[in-house]
Amino acid sequence: MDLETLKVDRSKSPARIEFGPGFNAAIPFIDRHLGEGRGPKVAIRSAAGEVTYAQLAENVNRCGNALAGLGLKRGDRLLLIVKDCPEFFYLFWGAIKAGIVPVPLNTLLRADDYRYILEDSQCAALVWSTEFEGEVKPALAAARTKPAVAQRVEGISAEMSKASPALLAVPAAATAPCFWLYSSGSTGRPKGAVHRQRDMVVTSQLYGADVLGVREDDVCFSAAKLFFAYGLGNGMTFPLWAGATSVLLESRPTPQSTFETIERFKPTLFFGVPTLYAAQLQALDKAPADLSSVRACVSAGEALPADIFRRWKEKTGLVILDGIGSTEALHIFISNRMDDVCPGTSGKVVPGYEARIVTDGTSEAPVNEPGRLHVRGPSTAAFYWNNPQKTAGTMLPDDWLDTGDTYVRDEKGYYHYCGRSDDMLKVGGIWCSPIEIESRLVSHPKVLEVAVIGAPDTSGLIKPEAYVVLREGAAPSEALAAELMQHCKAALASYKFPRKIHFVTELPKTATGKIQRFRLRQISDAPAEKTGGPR
Ligand code: 3UK
Repeated sequence: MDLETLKVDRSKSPARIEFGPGFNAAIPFIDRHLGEGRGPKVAIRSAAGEVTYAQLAENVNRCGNALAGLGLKRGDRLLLIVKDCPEFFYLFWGAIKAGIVPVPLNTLLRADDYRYILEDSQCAALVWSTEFEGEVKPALAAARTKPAVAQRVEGISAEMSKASPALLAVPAAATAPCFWLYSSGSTGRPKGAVHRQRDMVVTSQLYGADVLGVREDDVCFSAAKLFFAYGLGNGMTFPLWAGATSVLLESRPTPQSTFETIERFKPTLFFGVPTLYAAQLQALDKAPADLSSVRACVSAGEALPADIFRRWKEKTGLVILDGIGSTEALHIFISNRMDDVCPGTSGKVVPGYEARIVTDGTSEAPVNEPGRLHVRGPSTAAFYWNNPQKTAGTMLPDDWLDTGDTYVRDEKGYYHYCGRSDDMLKVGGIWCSPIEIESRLVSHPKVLEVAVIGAPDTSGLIKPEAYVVLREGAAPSEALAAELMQHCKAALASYKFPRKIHFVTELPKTATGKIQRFRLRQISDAPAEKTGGPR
């Protein structure tokens, strides 16, 4: 297979991309650079050292061969619970080149989430970074179906050193399955969105190259991790598409660790989520940071409040481009641009995608009227694995994707986020189901009933709060509130705990007994003295 399987005409807007038969995504992202003389150029830079494009291509081959040597076959799933490190690249691309389907997972999940995904994906292999072993081991022990291969990253590295450095890409097709990403739902468990070979090419060109203008001399640093579709694009596919350099931070992104990384590796593009920008702004009040290498910042995952945009611009001189993307669309499809920013909005449709705001079914809402946002474009996932019902609810006829978001489009074409159509929350840019937190809280012996909603913090960012009815004999106290938060932290991903506990005597319910979270949201929005508020 050769490069003739892909043609990109950049003179058109949107760029015209043509895929030939046999297309395998590893060719343009990895192998192409050798033919273009980029072998000695640094592809990945991190505290652990540098990886050139030539080393990257060789390690991808070794890894693909090592995985095949362990018995993985075409179409087999390889689950990755791997931190942001060069091995993530080797595993992800080595799998794709060998026809194996990589499935990067959120590394913040807990054992029971992993157990579920092990069973749901029917994966043949699981590879993890040692840091996450505390959750991985119990998940493997509890899973009813176990992968044939379960190894630490170090185990695969050992296999790689014995494997051949040459590998021919397995012929695939533009629309053949390539990788999966799991996304959470409000009810029920995470669903695996099946992405095709062409999808990363599409996002890298339509958004990465054409909207952000990622060029060969750029250095991309994504505080959002590679397991997140947002980070996968920012920190891996966009720089690889442009022949640029990616900067990786292994550890948790904090204001301190991200500023240190920026000062040391001098990225030109920085990708964060609103919660991080808010925390960085606070840190900048105490100590300055040198961000002079950065030409643009990007935000996604949840809406960026206009106030954070304004304060960041004031403090750093830099514009933050907010854009909305999703796991199912793979990356950003409505965005602000350097020459066209409207703070407090998600911007305009990215050329190559179409958006519509519908009221009932498919009738389009008039300008300035809210409706449900649908998106259509060549990077949307084919379906959810093993879940025809959820697929039918989200992947609509004629290739439209229902985002589940309520949006308004104004007369100038800017899209304004108005909230979710379900009860799901975005906390630090990551999905958080109120129902999951509620189920955990009611498992506490002193809790009778509970409802969790999202409420804005002082930066205007949404955080979960719980309204709790206690069992008879239990009394509200600050100590009990702290105990309930701890109860959540003990079993749920670290960001899924209520930041406030409101003890109440009853919850608002419908005649049929369904908890009305929207009424709690109204109470929480209103000034306390007006409503008297729940106790
Ligand atoms: C919400 C936003 C307002 C919105 C993502 C960029 O977030 C990503 O993917 P997820 O599947 O969540 C998708 C949902 O998150 N959202 C995301 N960005 C914004 N809401 N303003 C925004 N700028 O509810 C959307 O439906 O976790 C973001 C790139 C790739 C991604 N996967």
